[in-house]
Amino acid sequence: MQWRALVLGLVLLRLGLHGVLWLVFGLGPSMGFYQRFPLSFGFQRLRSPDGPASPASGPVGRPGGLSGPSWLQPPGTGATQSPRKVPRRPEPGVCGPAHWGYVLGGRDRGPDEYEKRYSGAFPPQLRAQMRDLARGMFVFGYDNYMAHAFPQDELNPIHCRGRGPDRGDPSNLNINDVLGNYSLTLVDALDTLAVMGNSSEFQKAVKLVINTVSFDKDSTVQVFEATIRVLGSLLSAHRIITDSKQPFGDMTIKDYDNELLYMAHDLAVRLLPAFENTKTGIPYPRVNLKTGVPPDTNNETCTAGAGSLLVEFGILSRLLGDSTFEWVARRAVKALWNLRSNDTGLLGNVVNIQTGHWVGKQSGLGAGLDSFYEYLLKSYILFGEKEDLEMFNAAYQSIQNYLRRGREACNEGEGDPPLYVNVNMFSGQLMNTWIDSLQAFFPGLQVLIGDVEDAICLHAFYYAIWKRYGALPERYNWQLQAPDVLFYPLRPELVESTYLLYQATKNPFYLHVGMDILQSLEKYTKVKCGYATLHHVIDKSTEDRMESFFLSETCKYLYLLFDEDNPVHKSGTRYMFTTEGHIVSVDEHLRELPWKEFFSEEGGQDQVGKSVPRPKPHELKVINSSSNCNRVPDERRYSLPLKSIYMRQIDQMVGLI
Ligand code: DMJ
Repeated sequence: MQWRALVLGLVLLRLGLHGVLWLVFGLGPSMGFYQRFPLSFGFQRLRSPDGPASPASGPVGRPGGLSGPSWLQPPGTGATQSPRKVPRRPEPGVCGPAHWGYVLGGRDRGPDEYEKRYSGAFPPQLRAQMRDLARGMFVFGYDNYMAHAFPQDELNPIHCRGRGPDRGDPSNLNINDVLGNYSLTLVDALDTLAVMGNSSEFQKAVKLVINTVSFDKDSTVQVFEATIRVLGSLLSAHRIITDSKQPFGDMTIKDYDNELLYMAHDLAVRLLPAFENTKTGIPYPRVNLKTGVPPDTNNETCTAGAGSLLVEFGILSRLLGDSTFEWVARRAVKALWNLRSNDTGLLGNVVNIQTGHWVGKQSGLGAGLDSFYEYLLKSYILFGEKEDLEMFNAAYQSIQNYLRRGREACNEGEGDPPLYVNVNMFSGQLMNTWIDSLQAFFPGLQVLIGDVEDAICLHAFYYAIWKRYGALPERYNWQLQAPDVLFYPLRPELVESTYLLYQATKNPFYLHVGMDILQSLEKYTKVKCGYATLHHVIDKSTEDRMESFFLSETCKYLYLLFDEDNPVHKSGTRYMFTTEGHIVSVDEHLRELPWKEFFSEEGGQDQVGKSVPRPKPHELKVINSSSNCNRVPDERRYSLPLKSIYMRQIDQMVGLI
């Protein structure tokens, strides 16, 4: 009798736990109950804006009896596997909230479990408390960096020390690609100070950057990392300082003379050698800031690294009136684009910059490709060049055709919930059964194009993983239902998507997600002098590293999520985030080309749309106009002869095409 009571007790306990998970988080039990639902989340209980909610249910078997999750099946096998129709894309010239057509929680919805749990359930005091917690998180990390690490690049938060490039081991790319001996964390954090309205610290930090940071360093860094973390931050802070409206409070700097813009220019000039002597136009991945491309350098680059430079390089060009930077960045995008598969339209993740051969044939949304897609859309939003939107739309369609698996709609229909998998770029065949944590940015991008319903689904999948581990493992194997790579370096992608989904839907569910993220960061990653990388998401052991994106992105998005009245979102579509979370204002100035013609490989159009043939090499010239800023950079400030380096650069590039 006793053992029967024990078994009955255990069964009741399990059912009770199931019920609690379902009611509280919308998360069903994961393993065991639903074999084909690695993480069963309750989003099928949400109603589609156009129709009634599907009945709450567990996974439903697909007709045809295919076994295993439908993510394993190639696209087009069965009713739930046909490539999904992509929602109507924005017309050129229109992007933003106007396209955020789907809003959760329509007025006619009846109460359901989800609504009971979340709707209206986030009181203003709690929101203010969470905003202050996010601010406190930033302040703790920033103050400790300033106290123990500055002027070095990063903070080692466990031992309260600074960290710079690993000179002893040049092959330590994990460190050396990012740390250039240029006070990285301070530079990367500038606009977060402004977004949080801390004008005194912003002003102090800007002055410190101007007075102490130099790029004349014998550091070999990754072009991409230097661009998104440093160049992007300098440009963002420059725009904040010079903004006549000053929405964040007084962020002006007394006697500011465009120093940050000059510094951005200096850095970009030092990165330019990466674009020389490349047969394809795709840049070398690394450059030495003093000496250019190292002789023994690698000819292989990831697509995201080479093809996500256009936002920062384009802003710089347009502010300076110098087409060089945008020209090289755009040429790299187009070179990569032209190497996409004719059959699938997909790109791989690693390419040889001289031969144009794909070394990594994996196509996915995460590492190696993530920001490539992001910058096609964001370049269009910023600069209004139609070709960027066309490329983005075509890429998005290929992603839907080959990467997306699972049922067609997020909220209804049969089959597994949608997931984006990694496939071979030429065949579309599944390459592995993991997704990486970087991919969690994608729902945020989907929000920008109005594909909110799909964004909700993908975000929920990642949130379910977060709920299980209190962090996102770097790689999660959806077939084994377990992490493949266990560390979590304080990445922002999930909170970035959470913030953007909250802005699109205003559904308090996303505030609960943010609160969860905040609380687990506090619980598992806070150490003596900051926040530490999680070495192992299961045993929660830590590593002594706090990457600069923790302050520039993770804390910023968390703060913005809870700061209802922040000018970043109060001003409608005025701001956009770079891939490093730096805010840039979207305004007409950046859509004007300060130079007359814009050079594509075939030629281009002038500002009134008249065709302009591509000029001959000797006709190319650098144009320094002062239309968008008060002065052109003073050449004497730099050790490199600017004009001649441009000319050499352009001659070489043109000669290679
Ligand atoms: C950041 O440096 C940027 O978001 C980049 O695009 C990739 N991811 C890291 C943080 O995870």
